[in-house]
Amino acid sequence: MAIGMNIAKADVFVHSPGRNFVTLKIVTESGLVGYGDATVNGRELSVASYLRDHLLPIIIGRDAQNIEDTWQYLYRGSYWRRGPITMTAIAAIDMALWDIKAKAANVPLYQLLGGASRVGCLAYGHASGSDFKEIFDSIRYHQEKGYRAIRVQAAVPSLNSVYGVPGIGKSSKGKSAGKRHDYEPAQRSSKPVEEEWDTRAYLNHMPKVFEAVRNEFGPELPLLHDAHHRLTPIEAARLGKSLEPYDLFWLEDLTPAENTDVFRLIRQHTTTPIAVGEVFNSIFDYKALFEEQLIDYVRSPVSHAGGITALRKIFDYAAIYQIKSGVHGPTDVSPIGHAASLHLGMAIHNYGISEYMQHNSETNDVFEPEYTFKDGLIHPGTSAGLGVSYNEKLAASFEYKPAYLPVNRLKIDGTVHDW
Ligand code: GCO
Ligand code: MG
Repeated sequence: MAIGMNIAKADVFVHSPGRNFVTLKIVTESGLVGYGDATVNGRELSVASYLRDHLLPIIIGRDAQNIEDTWQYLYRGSYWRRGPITMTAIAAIDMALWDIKAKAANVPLYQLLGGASRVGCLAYGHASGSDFKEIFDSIRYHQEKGYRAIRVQAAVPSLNSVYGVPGIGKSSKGKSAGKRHDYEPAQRSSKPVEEEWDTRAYLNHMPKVFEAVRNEFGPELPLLHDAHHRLTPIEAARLGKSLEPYDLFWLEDLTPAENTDVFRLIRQHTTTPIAVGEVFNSIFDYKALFEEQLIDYVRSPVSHAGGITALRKIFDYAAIYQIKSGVHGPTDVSPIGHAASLHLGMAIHNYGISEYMQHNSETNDVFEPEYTFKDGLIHPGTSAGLGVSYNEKLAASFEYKPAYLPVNRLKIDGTVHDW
């Protein structure tokens, strides 16, 4: 036992620099500080309570070096296992303990995970638009920012709002198209906003979008698309097949993935690569998908899958099937969670790509992330630990306000649909 490595103190902060975040700070007896991201978009207070009321009281006094034992103690010790709230709380503690361990060793965290396996982590950005011109401008904007892979989300004619496309309708007309929109899905409101959906209109429109994009940008640019859980298996198979001529890097969240058996049907019909898992929180969620080679990219971020300890195991399991990482990186993964995923991404061999939506200045002023983005690659930085901090005083000036993700309903009859 190294002197002073016991956990002396732990605090949870719920603030809103740029958007709502839940941040964990653990301090050892010797004064080493570790940070963890405990943000679940729209359910922040549940994770904060799970930490404050149940986990933090039982880790005080534990040796901060014993990361695997602490993980097992919190996972198995709770009796009630898995789920986004539980696994995000465990993830935050795990991240903070790895941050402490790397600071104690005075190395950037990836050095403890096997060192650098690449120059930097390939990233993709979020292009979107209400029409082809806006989409093209947004793609060019992201190329000018250095992105070498780009997600494309498009408005759907007849729908007044669609996931991933901010400000559709009258307000977007004439908006300086191509300007990066900070698409923040969680609306600050006392109740979720309701959006409408029409699968047929979407399925008929998306091939036209990617045909236009390929005609404008050529065959090489890696293009990604997020169907955001909205299709049935056969609809997902149809979309994958219809987009094959446009050679996507991946199609994400084609269908709700609680029943992973349905991916067999999708796989029978299309060779378009499939990414899934941003809403998963356990290695068990992936078992059938890996063993039957049903997906190509793992979307779980460190913050929602139980931490670095757990996600490393998922990636190593995936590597047996030549499945790669494709880590979730929207603005509701905080710079701490993002940095943790990047350190793991630097070290693993089966790295694929990272989502990098980019936080705004309010967020970055509070977390002061060290990671850098250049020539399409993100590097986590070389300072000891995760390379992030948390300016508590500045953060406290951004008060938490409840914000909810939208609820989706079918345009045709109002039935609740996956958002
Ligand atoms: C993505 C995700 C996000 C989610 C958001 C929910 O691919 O980045 O689908 O946009 O909707 O993380 O909080
Ligand atoms: Mg997604």
